[in-house]
Amino acid sequence: MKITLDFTKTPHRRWNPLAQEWLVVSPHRLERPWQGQVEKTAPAERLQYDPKCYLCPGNSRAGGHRNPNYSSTFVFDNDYAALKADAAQAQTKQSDLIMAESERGICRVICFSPRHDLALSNMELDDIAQVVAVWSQQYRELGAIDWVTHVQIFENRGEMMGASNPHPHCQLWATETVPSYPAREQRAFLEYFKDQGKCMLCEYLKLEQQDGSRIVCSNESFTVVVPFWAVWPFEVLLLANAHLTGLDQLPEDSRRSLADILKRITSRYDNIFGVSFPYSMGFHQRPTDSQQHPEWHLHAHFYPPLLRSATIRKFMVGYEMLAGPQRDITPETAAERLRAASEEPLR
Ligand code: H2U
Ligand code: ZN
Repeated sequence: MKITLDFTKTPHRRWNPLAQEWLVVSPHRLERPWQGQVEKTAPAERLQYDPKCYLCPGNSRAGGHRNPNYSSTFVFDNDYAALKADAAQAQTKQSDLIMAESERGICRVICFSPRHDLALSNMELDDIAQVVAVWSQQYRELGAIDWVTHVQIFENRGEMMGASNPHPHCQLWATETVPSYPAREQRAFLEYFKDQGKCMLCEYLKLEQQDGSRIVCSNESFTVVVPFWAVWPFEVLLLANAHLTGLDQLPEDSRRSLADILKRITSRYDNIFGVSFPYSMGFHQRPTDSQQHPEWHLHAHFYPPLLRSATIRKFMVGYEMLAGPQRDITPETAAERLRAASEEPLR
C-alpha cells in the first residue's frame, strides 16, 4: 500500500493534465522561500506622456505611422509583424523529416490606455473593462476570417520578459494554424471530454474550490488559482467560473469582473516584492475554426519569472531544458504568499 505524499517535505512529481506532462517538485530545497529580500525601492517616477514613446498618443512609430490622439484604447497592425496575412501558400516536403509550410497571420498591438505610466494594476476598473471589450471584439473580428484558426492575445510585462516599452499594451497574433501549446491543450480537453463527457477545467475548478489551498482570489465570474502543476514560482491560472469557451461569450456585464480580477492579481504580484512584477500572460480560447468546441474552457496563464526578490528569478535551464520542468517552492506555498499580498495598487 502506498502512503499519502507529504507535499511539504517529500520530493515528488505532479501531473499537468492541461499540458499533459509531469512536473518535479522539490519542497525540501527551499524551506522558507518567503524570506527572500523585499525591495522597497520606490518605483521610478514615470511620465504620463513620454515624447519618445512609440505608443503614446500623437507620437510617431516605425515606418512613418503616427498614432492618433486616442483617449481610451488603441489598436494597430504591428509595424514589425512576425507573420503576414498575404503570405503566398507554399509547402516544402523533402521527406517526413524535413518539411515546412507557409503560415499566414495578423499581428496587432493593443494599447490599454493613453497614459504612459499606468498598468493593469493601477488602471481604473472601467478602463480595464474597455480593454476586455477590445479583446473580445478582436477575437470575434479576427476569428471570423476564414483562414484564422487561433487568436493569441498576450502581454509581456517588464524588461525581464522582453517587453520593449513600459507603456501598457499587449499583442495579438491571429494565425492560420493552432500553435503548439494551445493545440496540446486542445488535445487534452478533447480527450477528457470524450472520456468523461465533461469539461476538464470545470471539473478542475470544482476540485480547487473544495480544497481551497491553492485559490488566490475570486469574484462572481472568475477564479485565480496557483495550479497544482504550476511551473513558474508564482504562476497562476485565471479561470472563468462559468463554462465559457471564449471572451466573445463573456456577458457584457461580466467584463468588469474580468477587469476586477486582473487588477487584483496584478496588484498582489506587485506587492510580493514591492516592485512592478514582470510576467508574460495570455488568454487561451477555443480555436476559431467555426466548430463549437464544447470541450474548451476560457482561461489565462500568468507566467512570472521572479522567485526570491525583485532581481532573483527562476531560470528554465539545465534539467528543465534537458528533461522537464521542476520547481522548489510548492504551489501551495506560492498561493499562501499570494493570498497574503495586498490588493492595494503599489504606490
Ligand atoms: P512588446 O513590448 O511585447 O515587444 O510589444 C511591442 C510591439 O510593438 C512589438 O512587437 C511593435 C513591436 O514589433 N512596434 C511597432 O509595431 N511599431 C513601432 O514603432 C515600435 C514597436
Ligand atoms: Zn507611452
